[in-house]
Amino acid sequence: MTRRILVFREISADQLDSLRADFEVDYLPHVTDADDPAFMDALSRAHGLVGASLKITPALLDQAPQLEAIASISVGYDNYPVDELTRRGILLCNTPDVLTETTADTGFLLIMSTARRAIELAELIKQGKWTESIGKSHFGTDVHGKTLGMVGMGRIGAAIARRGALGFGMKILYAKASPKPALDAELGAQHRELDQLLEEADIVCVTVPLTEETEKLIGAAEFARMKAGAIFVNVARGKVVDEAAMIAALKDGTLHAAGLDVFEKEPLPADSPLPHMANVVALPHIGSATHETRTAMAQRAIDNIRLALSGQRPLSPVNADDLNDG
Ligand code: 8YV
Repeated sequence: MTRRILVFREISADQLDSLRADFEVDYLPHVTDADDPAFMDALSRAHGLVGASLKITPALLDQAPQLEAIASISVGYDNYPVDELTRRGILLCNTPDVLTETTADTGFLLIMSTARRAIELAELIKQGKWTESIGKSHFGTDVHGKTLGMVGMGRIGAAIARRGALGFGMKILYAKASPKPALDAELGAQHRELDQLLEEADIVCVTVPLTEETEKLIGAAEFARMKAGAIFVNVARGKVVDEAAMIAALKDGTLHAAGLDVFEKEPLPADSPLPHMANVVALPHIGSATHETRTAMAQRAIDNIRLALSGQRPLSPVNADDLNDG
C-alpha cells in the first residue's frame, strides 16, 4: 500500500517530485489554519505530516487515524503535544543543526541593528530628514567589548555567543542552561543564575525553547533587574516573554531597546505598538528564513519522514526513545 504524506509547508519542486516518486502526496503549502477543510480532508488519509507553524492538538490528531509520523520543518516543537503523540505512538521529528548558523546570524543581526538603531536611522533618510551630520540624539550603543548575556546556551545560543566573543570581543555570560565547560574554555564564557546575568549584561539575548518552565520567563521583574541602557533580544519564542510587560518597560524607559524576531501572536496583530516604537526592531520571524537554510530544513524533514515511514530511526527524532520505551 502506497503511504500518504500531507505536506503543509512550501518545499522545492525537486523535493516534492522526490516524495511523489515514493508516496501519495497532498501538497497544501499555504495552510494557515488547521481547521482548513482541505487540510482536514488530507489529514484523514495521511500516514505522515511534513510542515511547520500549525498548532497540532489532540482533537486534530483524532482526525488523523492513520498518522504514524510528523516531520516538523523547524527546530522548535512547542506547537506539538509531544506526550500525546508519544501516547498515540506517533513519531515526531525536527530539524536541529541545519538552521543553527542562520538563526544565530539573525540573532546577531538583531543585536547590531538594535544597538546601533540601524532601522530607525535608515528611516531618517527615507523620510528626507537627514539634513545635517548625525548628532548625539541619534547615537547608538557600542556592541564590541560589551557583556552579552545568553538566556539559553544550546546550539543557537552558543553560535550567537561565539559570534560575540570571537568576532566582537564580548564577555559572555549564560543562564538557564547547565554549565558548559567546553564553551567556558573556548569563549571565556561564564555561567550565571538568571537574576545575576540580567544585572550584569549590557545585551540580553534569549534562545531558550518554549516550555511550561520558560513561558513568560522574562517579565516586569526581569526587565527591572536589567542595567540602564541594556538591550533585549528575543530569537526564541514570543511566549517566553511577558509581551505586555516588555511594552510597558520599553515605554517607561526601564528597558532601553528591544530586537524581536518572535511575538506572543504571529503574525503580529496590526494593533501592536511594537513595530511603531523607535526603540524596537521587529522582524517577522525570519530566524531561519534564507533560501539555503529553508531548503536544508525541508530536506532534513523529508529525510526524517522517509526513514520514519520505513520503520527506521530518523536523523533527528524528538520522541523516538520514549516511543521505544512505551
Ligand atoms: C522556523 C523556527 O522557520 O525552527 C524553528 O523553530 O522558529 C524557525 O526556524 C519556523 O518555526 C517555521 O518553519
